[in-house]
Amino acid sequence: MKKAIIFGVTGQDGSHLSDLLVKKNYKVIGVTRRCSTDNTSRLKHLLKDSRFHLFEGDITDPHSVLNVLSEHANVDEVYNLAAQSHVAVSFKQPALTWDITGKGCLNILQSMVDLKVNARFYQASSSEMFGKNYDVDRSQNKFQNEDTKFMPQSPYAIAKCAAHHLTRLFREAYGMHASAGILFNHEGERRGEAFVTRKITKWVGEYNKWKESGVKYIKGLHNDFEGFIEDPDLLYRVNHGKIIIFPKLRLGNLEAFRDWGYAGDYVEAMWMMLQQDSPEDYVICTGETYTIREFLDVAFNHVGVKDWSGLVVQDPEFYRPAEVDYLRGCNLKAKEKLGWTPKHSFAALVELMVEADSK
Ligand code: NAP
Ligand code: G4F
Repeated sequence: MKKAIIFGVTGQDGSHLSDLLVKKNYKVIGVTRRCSTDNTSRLKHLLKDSRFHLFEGDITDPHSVLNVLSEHANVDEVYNLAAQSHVAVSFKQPALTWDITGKGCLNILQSMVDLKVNARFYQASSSEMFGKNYDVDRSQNKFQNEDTKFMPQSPYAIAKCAAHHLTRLFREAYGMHASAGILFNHEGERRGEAFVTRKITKWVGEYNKWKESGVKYIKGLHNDFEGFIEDPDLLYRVNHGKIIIFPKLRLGNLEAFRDWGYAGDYVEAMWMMLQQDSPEDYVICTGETYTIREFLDVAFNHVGVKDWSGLVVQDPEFYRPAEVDYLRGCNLKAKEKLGWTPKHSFAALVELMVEADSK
């Protein structure tokens, strides 16, 4: 039975990766940080599985990293998915982001060397590292691949660049089987609610329930929902004579392009990287790019709303001090060397998320 340690097990990817590894009959040690509330909601279905174990530890604390690695020194694979992973938050909490997302990786790599842990290592690198930069192909398409230079645009991306280079350095300096997956945005029903896709589908799901609750709209106005918007920030309806308000969806920049895939597909690529004879870095993406506006179109269309302009407010609070305007990856290397391809289309991803949030 193979053994894997997952740092960041409670996150979106940590839970999908745990599912995958348990299905492959691994023993999984998931590292969770101490919280005053339960942070295992994405793992509930695994907590009683004898192959799945939790270990309390914090990636910023070298002692707890040493603890888990020395207790499980015979581990086969170590996945570092732990991060302060929200880009906007990284502008407000840059030092904390550095400690977790950058230095945390060093704590793991150095502990593995010090303890002579001979396991394969995966680092969760990010397309955010490309920031402002892209290359242009013969048909004038802009893209990023393994050779595109990094030009990070946030404290988060800079911390990820440091962790990425540490992974390369430890591979070269100590001969470690250490690989970094440069993953483009990946989403799904387990995505954190502060990321734009889930924020949208959660709102659309709630709106859909609200709209379909069979309650009459305000008397005197026609039955078209948009007719009832009287406050620029709120939607209204009447339930047994009581006015019920519903806040509009507040978002920031709708023009940025992202290459969005499904998280369940992407964790397979992480595992595949660690099964290769030699460690390398890989871009993982769909190769397609869409704006947030286009995401909104598909999400609202799925619940029968053709024009969402009256339902969404653009709020300066959600703009960032610096933006990444364009991400579109090229997954040729992953396709050729790993045999990996994404299984979900953009539309299928959005619809899956809206469906999950409408339940
Ligand atoms: P996520 O949902 O935000 O999960 C992050 C995980 O890190 C959580 O388990 C979190 O624990 C844990 N963590 C945070 N601080 C920690 C600390 N000090 N010590 C130990 N654990 C800590 O992120 P995700 O979407 O699953 O992404 C997984 C990794 O891939 C992250 O490194 C992210 O930066 C990177 N990445 C993500 C994407 C994407 O589109 N999803 C793309 C490229 C790269 P709590 O549950 O306690 O908060
Ligand atoms: O969903 P986002 O917050 O994801 P972002 O910034 O692309 O980062 C995610 O993907 C990275 C990979 O490229 C990961 F490394 C990282 O950990 C994270 O998972 O924002 C996407 C876009 C941005 O352009 C943002 O400005 O959506 C725009 N946006 C517009 N309104 C918003 C909002 N983003 C958020 N979070 N909230 C909004 O209200």
